[in-house]
Amino acid sequence: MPLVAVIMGSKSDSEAVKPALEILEQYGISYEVHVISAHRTPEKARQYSRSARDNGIEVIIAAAGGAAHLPGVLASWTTLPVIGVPLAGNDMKGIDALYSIVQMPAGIPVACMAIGTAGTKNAAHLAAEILALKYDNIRKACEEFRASQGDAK
Ligand code: RP5
Repeated sequence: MPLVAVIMGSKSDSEAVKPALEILEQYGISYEVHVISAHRTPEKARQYSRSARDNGIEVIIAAAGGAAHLPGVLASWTTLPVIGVPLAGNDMKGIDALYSIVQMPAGIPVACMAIGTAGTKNAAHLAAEILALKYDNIRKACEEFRASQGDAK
């Protein structure tokens, strides 16, 4: 059963989220991927987020560009941890998405990653570290990854 949900706001975000999927695979973490838009398919966003925990999901990664309300909207319907990734898809180069994701009102937290590939990759690393609180095999994989960077523990 997938532990991580990787949600993107549009099919056009597919290339941008690939690095996160590759890292989840390197950790051996099962995931599912969906295209859900906070604006174009709001009812789907609500239904998905409300049922995610019952479906076995433990962490949600939500990537979107522009007026990137997707992570916040998903977070509003669940107490699962939501990691937001601002994507750079237009003339504002992701600054718009960053501001949309990072300025959440108190009580509805979203972890906001950096714009660009570092942010996309760190979303997967952070998801792994959250899961590592519970799963020893994932903790081991996280520690091995850090050691491989020459920055163990
Ligand atoms: C956001 O708007 C999506 O996450 C995407 O980054 C951006 C543009 O979407 P499309 O118009 O390409 O579908 O909702």
